[in-house]
Amino acid sequence: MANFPEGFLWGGATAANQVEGAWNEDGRGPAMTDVTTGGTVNTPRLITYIDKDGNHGTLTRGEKLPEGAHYAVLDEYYYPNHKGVDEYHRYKEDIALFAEMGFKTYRMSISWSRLYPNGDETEPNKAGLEHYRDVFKELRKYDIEPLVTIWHFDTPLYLEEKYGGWQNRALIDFYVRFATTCFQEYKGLVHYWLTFNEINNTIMFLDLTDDKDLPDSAYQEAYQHLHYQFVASAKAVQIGHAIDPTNMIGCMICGICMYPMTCDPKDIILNRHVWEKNIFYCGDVQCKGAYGTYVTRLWNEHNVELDITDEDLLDLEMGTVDMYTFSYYMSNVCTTHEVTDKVGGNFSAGARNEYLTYSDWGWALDPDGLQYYLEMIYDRYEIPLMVVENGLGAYDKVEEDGSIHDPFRIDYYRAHIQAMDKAIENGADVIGYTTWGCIDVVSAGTGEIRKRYGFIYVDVDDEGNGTLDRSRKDSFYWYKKVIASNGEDLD
Ligand code: P53
Repeated sequence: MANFPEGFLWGGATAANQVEGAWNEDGRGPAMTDVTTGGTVNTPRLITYIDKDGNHGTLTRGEKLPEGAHYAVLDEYYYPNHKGVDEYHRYKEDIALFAEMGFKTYRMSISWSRLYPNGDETEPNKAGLEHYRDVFKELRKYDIEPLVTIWHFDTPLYLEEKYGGWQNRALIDFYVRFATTCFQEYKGLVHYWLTFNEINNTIMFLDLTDDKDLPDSAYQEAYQHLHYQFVASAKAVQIGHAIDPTNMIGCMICGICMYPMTCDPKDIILNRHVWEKNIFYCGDVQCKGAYGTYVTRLWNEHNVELDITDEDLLDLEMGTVDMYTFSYYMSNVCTTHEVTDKVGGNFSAGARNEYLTYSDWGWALDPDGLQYYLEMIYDRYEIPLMVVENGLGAYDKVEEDGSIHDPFRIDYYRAHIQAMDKAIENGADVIGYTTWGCIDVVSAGTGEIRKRYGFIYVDVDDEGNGTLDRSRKDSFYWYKKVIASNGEDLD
């Protein structure tokens, strides 16, 4: 017998900038992804700009725009997010397919710059508002509960350029205005909200993506950025509850499960400290309403001094979330010992785990890590949990008859659903599961479409060629059975 409760929210997840396309239609302003090229597992995505003398230039993630330069779309590059999978125009067709699979919920995000093209306007863009209202109504037609991410890596580009992005306290008010608009406009249509997608990436990926020692200033910026987002999130939670007390508002954490490589006590302590920094730091603030006991150590490690006011602390206390949601793709290994066999690239890092196998993009396949994570986090916060991203980015092959056989994806999901089932059996209150990329999307990390996640295949390649037609993979029919049996039939 499976342990999924009645009313369990099965579904799938996407993000506006990775599926919508229509990047400059109906008054939408640009976001960073619109000036970001495609990459691969080994080559980084590039951010393009024009410098003060008119020369074209590129940056990689984390690098700073030169003095006087501005972000720009350049003719010599292809930008995969401009087209996405054309969800903006095809949402009706896609929602019908989600309904065919029996989705109870669909996780999606609202593009900030569709509602506030620059981000600092006082009035929202009507066309943007209407678009999402139509999408939510379409979902409701099929009794699919929208689960809406307010911010999914897509701060309006103008706010990045003019205000310096989340280094600036002014961003709190702009975000709060945007979030308030969402709560007001979609009251009654949407009840489940997430304030910031994978909020912890800002601090976690500093260490995961860089072997070199970063300057203290990188940590100073990351922790300050996070603090402003924590306050913005806490204010949004309070407003969301005031507008509709039935709103369930969650945090969203990138849940990479960390293990120590050895039983050397030094490794055990390091592992605990990595959890504190990468995972608990954000969850504690958003679920408990205050910074954890260990933060002074984290800040002192890099001489960090933060702008935190008494009012901020009060907001954090008043704006705790109703549920803890997270993405789960992989585990990583840390150690104080020398590492000879390393995994690397594309956000997985550290020592290779000899007990696991890895995806084509180097991500450790580890369903047990999901069970561990769920049990650990439920014990820590004792609030409802939702796995809002889980999936396998893999190459798909279209057969001559148009069918797509993806047994590897089915195996991946089966194992992770079983792990979730065990955690529920062991007491974790898990209320939903939305697989990542229920339809093929543009990868956030590499900008590729060939890193496919979907149950639904989209005919488009990394240069934007293709009909954009949708087709059902084998996993589509499999997931439909899983949902119909409430997690009982995983064959
Ligand atoms: P992609 C890195 C590691 C784990 C999750 O990732 C991550 C990232 C960022 O790339 O992001 C989440 O597309 C994110 C989604 C993203 C998905 O995981 O790099 O919330 O936007 O698409 C999968 O394969």
